[in-house]
Amino acid sequence: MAKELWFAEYHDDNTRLDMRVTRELVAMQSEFQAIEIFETPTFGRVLTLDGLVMLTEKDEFIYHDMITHVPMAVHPQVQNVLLIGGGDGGSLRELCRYPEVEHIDMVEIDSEVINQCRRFLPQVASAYDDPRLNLIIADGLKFVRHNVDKYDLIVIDSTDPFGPGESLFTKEFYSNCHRALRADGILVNQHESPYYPADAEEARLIYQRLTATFPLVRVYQAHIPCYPSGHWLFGFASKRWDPLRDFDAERWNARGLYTRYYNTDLHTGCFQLPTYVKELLESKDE
Ligand code: AG3
Repeated sequence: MAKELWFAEYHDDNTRLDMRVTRELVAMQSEFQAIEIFETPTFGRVLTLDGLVMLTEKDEFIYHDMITHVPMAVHPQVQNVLLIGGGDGGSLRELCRYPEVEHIDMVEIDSEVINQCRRFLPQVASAYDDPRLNLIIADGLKFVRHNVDKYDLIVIDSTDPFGPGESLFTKEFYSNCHRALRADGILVNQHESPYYPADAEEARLIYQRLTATFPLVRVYQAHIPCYPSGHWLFGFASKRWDPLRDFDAERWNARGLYTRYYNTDLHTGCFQLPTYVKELLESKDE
């Protein structure tokens, strides 16, 4: 009998998620990180970077819906977008569904992530030929330094706060994003998980840094089965638009966009956080 192959991601030192691997499609080391794509019976194809699950075919719609449609349903007219990271193409795919979006600068540090996802995850990396896309292979931290008053929306679709994505969680980066946004611009980011202590501490720090930079910050949540604890947070930071007060459900529903996770009831619900998460986010440094 052939040997069984399993992939494991440790969610803390004593807890891990194991997936049976039926086929290894990519296993390479890029200039920045280890990239793997493999097939599993339950989650379909899975992309990992440095051994951490970035997406699976089965549940990527949840993450990509939530990181794009929530801000798009709040801002009345998004024309110019900056997407940082997201080399798999999932966030780009969702943003490209909006006809009012005129231009997307996408800044991804690792061109190999794009190459491998275009080849092995074509349903995710499906919008790379959109004529509105300006793809820039560069470090997001450096790129935002040079842009002022330019974007309506910045989407930060990064890895966890270590390795190549680390600088995308710093105060310097957030304040440069603030400067790169127009007067009514919105920033959204992946905000880690509130559950296991190491992730929760990162989530707390992200919130602290965002609130130090933006006048309005709200955190929202989704259930993403393949990520540690399955409970994931997103940050919404804005100069003007409030994600609940300025959200127009009718306007969004009139677009007739089908989304398998996001809907306008969920939009209101996802900002209602459990008590322990509120306490975590509001707790200060000792
Ligand atoms: N961005 C990474 C989310 C963090 C996952 N963390 C983990 N598995 N430890 C996802 C990129 C999808 N476009």
